Amino acid sequence: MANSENEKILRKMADAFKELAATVNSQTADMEVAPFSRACSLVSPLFGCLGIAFKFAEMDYVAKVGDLAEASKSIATLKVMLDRDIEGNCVRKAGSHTRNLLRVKRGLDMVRVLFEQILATEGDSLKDPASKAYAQVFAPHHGWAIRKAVAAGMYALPTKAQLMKKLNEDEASARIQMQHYVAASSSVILYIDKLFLSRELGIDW
Ligand code: 1PW
Repeated sequence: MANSENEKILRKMADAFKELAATVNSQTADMEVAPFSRACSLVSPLFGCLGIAFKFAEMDYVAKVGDLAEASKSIATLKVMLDRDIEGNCVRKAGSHTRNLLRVKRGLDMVRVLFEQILATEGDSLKDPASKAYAQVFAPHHGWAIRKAVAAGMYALPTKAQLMKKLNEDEASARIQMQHYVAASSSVILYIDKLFLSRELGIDW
């Protein structure tokens, strides 16, 4: 259903990630937790537009972004956030900020691949784009039960036309915003990967 709440979701996402990417590309300042978590929260409504089957993905993502927003009240930058968890020996502990950041980063990456696939795919079905995005980003980290549930959810996705309607976009305007998000989120995702790898935390867990 199209409503004002969904107005310009794509534009808001794209603009927020363009700003984050500008910070990354300037290489003058470390990424701050507050603007990062705000930008991530703008992606949540998109999950809600992908149908009831992705309600669990949305809830998990929203909770983890909420944890990062809470962290931003006392921790300035993503670097400091990771370093504190390293000092506290709780990097991989369930619910740690660092672990939640890795999960949220995967959510951003899945949306990036989803958009890339939508941009490259003819036709009205989102099943192939969404399946490819999931297979590339999340499936390697999920057990059998979650993979099966997600595969079932792929049949309950809206069509591309239905998604456009929910997002209040026509196809041409949506393509432009998707392209902006793909480019900008790539820089942000690379930055986060580098944060993890430079501290030898790994990104495959
Ligand atoms: C946008 C295209 C549609 C595909 C959406 C697929 C999303 C799949 C995510 C489903 C995750 C919901 C179940 C929660 C899994 C958690 O166990 C897991 N979280 C994630 C994001 O992988 C690990 O969370 P944890 O243990 O660190 O709290």
